[in-house]
Amino acid sequence: MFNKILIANRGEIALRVVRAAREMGIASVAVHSTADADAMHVRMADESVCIGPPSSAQSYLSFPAIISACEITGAEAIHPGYGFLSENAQFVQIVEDHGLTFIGPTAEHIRVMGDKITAKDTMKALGVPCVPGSDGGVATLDEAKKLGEEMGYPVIIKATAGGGGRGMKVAQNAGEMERAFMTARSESKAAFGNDEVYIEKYLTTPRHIEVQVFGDGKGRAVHLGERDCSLQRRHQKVFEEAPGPAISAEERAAIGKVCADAVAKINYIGAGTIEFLYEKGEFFFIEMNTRLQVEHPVTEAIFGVDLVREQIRVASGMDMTFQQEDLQINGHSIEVRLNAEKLPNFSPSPGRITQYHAPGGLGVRMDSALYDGYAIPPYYDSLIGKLIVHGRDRPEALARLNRALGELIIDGVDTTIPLFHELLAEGDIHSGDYNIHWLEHWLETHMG
Ligand code: MV4
Repeated sequence: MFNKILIANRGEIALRVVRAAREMGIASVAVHSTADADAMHVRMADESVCIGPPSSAQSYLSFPAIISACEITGAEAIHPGYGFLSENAQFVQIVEDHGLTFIGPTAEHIRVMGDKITAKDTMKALGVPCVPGSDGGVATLDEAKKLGEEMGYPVIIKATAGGGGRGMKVAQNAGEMERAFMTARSESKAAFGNDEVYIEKYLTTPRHIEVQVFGDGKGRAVHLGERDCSLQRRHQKVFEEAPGPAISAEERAAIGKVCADAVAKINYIGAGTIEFLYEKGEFFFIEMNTRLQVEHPVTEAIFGVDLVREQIRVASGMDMTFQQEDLQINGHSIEVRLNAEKLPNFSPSPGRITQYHAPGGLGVRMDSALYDGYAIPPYYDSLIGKLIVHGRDRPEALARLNRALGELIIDGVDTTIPLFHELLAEGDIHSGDYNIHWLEHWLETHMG
């Protein structure tokens, strides 16, 4: 096991990793930009190193700054958190070239899943059900039109180098194909420097269901059920829950086994998420994320496991602490993302926190790096915390969320808290009757 690890991240996730390390008796090193000198992750870690100016490119994304911080402090491994360098294959390669360990998957697995066509081909070959569509890239408009006729409209054109919704265009009919195809290509080129696109049948009202997998890198892997993350705005998740309210135990076991077997076969190491669209009782693979996700705590809550601890264990060559048969779901968990944003436009709202009170009590977890008097810097993501609740069943979790939101005080900046009070008044939220379009539609009708 490692003696000391470095956390190449900031905010609540850096603190999350410090906590796991401390419980394991592992010393932690925080890195920070000059804008984050007073951040909680820096205060809570055993040591800290300033790695550059506020701009992420010169601090949290700087390979030489982070590798140097490891050398200075004697950290043996790097936990990337989510975002920043967590899915950067080149960084993983450089970490390994310096004799350090990346706490996450191999550079090769990151590369394969980062290219969305290769990811889909790989998953298809491993028996994972995929959205019907083109076999690989579509290079010409003629080819795209031919596919549209064969498959039937609507279709969606996606960037091979994309993910998370960037470079995506829907064509409702043949007449819309030219514009959609050309726009998808030029946006992909502009965003990723690569204009390759592929085409899929467009699913009109699916849910976003993602399966949590975990591998030991030696051919063993498990699944930890699914999360329903359909409540999104502009491809940003807002509210996540586990288990998915629309997924039966039989469906969970079946898709979970397919996913666990797939990642076992490729010797996947650590935490991963296999994303599906779920419509009319069918799962369709769209992407795999090769990182720990923001919403991992809802899975931790219902399975009673510490996913960061397991990540650190397998990275050091140890086994996971569980096998599939040990993993049983207990109750229901919901997470809401607390962003420093002003409604109704979700515009960033950085500034000083004048009063902070975290909720508590049975089944309440607050993952946040906030404190009284903290100044949220304007340079980074607007996520300032996650409120996660756990109950014996979904109604209990919803009631607990309502109660915990009532206790939460964050003054001095605007936050997304009022949105959750309003969502909890919605029948569809209580019945679990929502899909990927529900929130955008609700925002249009409730916030103009
Ligand atoms: C789709 C789709 C419908 N049909 N693919 C958006 C982000 C990226 N991860 C995949 N996305 C979608 N792919 C097919 N074939 C609809 C979406 C989509 C979406 C997916 C999940 C959550 C929210 C979404 C919002 C709009 C579109």
